[in-house]
Amino acid sequence: MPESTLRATSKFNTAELSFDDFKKIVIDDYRIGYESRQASLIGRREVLTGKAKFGIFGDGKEVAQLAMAKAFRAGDWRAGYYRDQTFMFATGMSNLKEFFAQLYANPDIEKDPASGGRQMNCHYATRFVNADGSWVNQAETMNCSSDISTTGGHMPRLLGLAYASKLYRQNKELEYLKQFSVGGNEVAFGTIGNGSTSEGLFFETFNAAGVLQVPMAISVWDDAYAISVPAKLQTTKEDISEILKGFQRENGSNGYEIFKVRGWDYIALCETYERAITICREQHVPVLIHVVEMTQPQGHSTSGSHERYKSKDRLTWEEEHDCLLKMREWMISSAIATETELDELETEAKKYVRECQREAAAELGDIIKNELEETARLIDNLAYNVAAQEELAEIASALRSSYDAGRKDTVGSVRKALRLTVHETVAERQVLLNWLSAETIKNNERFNSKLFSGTPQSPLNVPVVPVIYSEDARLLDGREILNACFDANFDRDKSIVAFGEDVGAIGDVNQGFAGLQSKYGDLRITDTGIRETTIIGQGMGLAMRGLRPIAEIQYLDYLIYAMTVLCDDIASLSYRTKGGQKAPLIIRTRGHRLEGIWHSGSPMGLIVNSMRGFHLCVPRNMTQAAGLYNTLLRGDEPAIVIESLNGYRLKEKLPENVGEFTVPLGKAEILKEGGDITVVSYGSTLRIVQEAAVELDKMGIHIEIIDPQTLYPFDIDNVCGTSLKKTSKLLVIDEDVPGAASAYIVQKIVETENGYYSLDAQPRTLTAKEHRPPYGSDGDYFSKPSVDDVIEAVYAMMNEANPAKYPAIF
Ligand SMILES: Cc1ncc(C[n+]2csc(CCOP(=O)(O)OP(=O)(O)O)c2C)c(N)n1
Ligand SMILES: [Mg+2]
Repeated sequence: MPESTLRATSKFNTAELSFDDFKKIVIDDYRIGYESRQASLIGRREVLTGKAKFGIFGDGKEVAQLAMAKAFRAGDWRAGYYRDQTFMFATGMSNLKEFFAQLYANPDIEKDPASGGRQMNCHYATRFVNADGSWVNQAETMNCSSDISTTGGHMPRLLGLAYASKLYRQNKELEYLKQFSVGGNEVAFGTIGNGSTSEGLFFETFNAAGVLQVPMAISVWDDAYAISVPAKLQTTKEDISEILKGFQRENGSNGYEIFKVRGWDYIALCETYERAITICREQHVPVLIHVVEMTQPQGHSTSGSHERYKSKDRLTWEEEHDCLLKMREWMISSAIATETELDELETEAKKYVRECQREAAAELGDIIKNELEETARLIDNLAYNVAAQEELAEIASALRSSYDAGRKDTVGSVRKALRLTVHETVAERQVLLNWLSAETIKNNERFNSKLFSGTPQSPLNVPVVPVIYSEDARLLDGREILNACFDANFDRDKSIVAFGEDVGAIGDVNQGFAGLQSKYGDLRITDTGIRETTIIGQGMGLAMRGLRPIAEIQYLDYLIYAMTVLCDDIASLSYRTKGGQKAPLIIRTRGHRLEGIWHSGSPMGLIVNSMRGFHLCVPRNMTQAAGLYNTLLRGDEPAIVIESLNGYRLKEKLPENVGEFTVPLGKAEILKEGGDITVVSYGSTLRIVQEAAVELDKMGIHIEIIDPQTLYPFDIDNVCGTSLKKTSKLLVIDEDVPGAASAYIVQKIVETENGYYSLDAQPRTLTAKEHRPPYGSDGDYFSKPSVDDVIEAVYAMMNEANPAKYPAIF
């Protein structure tokens, strides 16, 4: 079968479609569905016979996806889950070879463009970022945002993908961004399993899209199960479209159009998708298509068999209602094809899928085989001349005879051979060393690269523009500095938008955006509901579609309500697509000490530990924050900026170039020089440290204060490590719990920056207590590091070093 027949399924929308044309379309569809089914069957067998690690497939969901594909156009988007292979084949966004390449974890993006072998099978993505970091023309391509395995986790992103169309349609200033939209006429298609609609992310997304009225089309693939758990334990009334009926728009209200259709009824499915997507696309009304009576012919995944938990009756029902079987029966009864014709088609399809599978297996297998042989030969060569001859020969022979060897085996064998010959000096050992270092570079690229986009547009490459102050620079509240910075950037770049709770009309709770909605309009500075997860998802989708969103989380403490999207979806996006996708979202929030348990949080360890893939900016004041925003808004990687909650009303000088100067990422700054102890801190705590330093100076103790400014990247010029050469003592101070971000900072300085070699005292941390700070000033004093705490912590280190000069205070 030529590859071209797998491309986008033809539509039924020509008025004068002849019966022959109609037949041809239906038969083509059936072929795609049947091939997809074969891929599922073969894929499962490959896993069960040990040739691939894990398999989850889209069998039983084929026919609905053929119908959905007919409604999908260039410019449209998909955010879906692991059942969608038929849709991907039908639209041409993937094909059988790529399907198998991913099953075999082929790390070559030419073979598995979705993930370069990084994702489990049936995790789809199209590549919309070129190698140089530029965007492809998304208006001309069909677009698939990268899947994640966490069910429901993609829903917030779907909202953003749809919301972008609304902005592109309604904001005429965006017309210049032609490669991202055709006047906002795109639909964002989402798919989700019936069980996963139980997730809060689904409901939050659903409500937000109803409020926003965006072209979002959610299909629920309802097979009545979520692994072993039946619908009655998942969904009220066992019926998601039934319980969502209140969202139906009526009498001019906003809301949804809701459809319910059976997953084996080809004609009804085609009609439903045609109708639903037309409304969605033309009117920007979200739609729900609840596809019921779907099946799982092979059970949930390769992890187990569904005979364990489905009744005999259910299994029989599933067999009888298999969507391809039903489609076949209907095609025969409607004289679209004869039984013999379909038998032939099926035989041909089976052969073709098998060929694709074999080719995909060989493409990786042959390369690995050659690498195994090459490695074994190098080890043989070494064996001739060394004492460990026998062990080396065994390693080489094990390599040659291994059944499912991979690069872990070639590299592992060479590392072992090098250990066994550590005392040898023969030239053949050097050959192995050279091989290993060359392979390490290749394997880093294969398995470890692209946590960030790392392109010329990276914020790390944004030119440094120094801050300029006029002689009569005005002293303003910190919030006004930020306001001026945002104003300048909104004016400069029409693709920047900001949104969040209370961001629009009042310009955020601390007024950083004050007055900007009336100046730039409510499509650019926008209020949202209280829905942190989907605020971030909204930002992610916009960022993937060429806009420059600033998504605001009102307080840092509420970031926890958005962690799923931050950690699972955005942080891993560049990595899991091996640079094929990016979402340069900027998250703005405010935190550290203020008042009460939920308005004083500084959970920096949570962020550092779960959001690698983000830059993490912790400015000590609003001028530094402005410089960081100026950098980030000119770069293409995601970042979070945590402003100091208690800094908005402190006075700062207004820079002349407030919208232009940049604070580079990863550049630590020495705020005060001193020779006794290196004190590293950030954010609000720095002011406490600076105050303590004044008293310490009077006591004859001179600390060096360093502000890393960004925790990720951290101090790329080793400013902290260099300072330790002078002081030999390290104290890290922050407001997080003990062993959290402070432990990360110590690891960076002591290990990465080689600070260990300069230390002559134990590195210390001074942090907040393990509980959250109680309300009130006393609560703060007894929970967060105070000036007294800082002075005493520094003094204690001096006492330890020289008790005669610094006798114990207590
Ligand atoms: C957040 C999350 N929780 C649990 C899982 C484990 N899990 C994977 S698939 C699945 C069942 C999903 O059922 P459903 O949404 O009905 O989709 P189906 O597989 O039936 O198509 C579960 C519980 C997961 N991947 N992610
Ligand atoms: Mg299900």
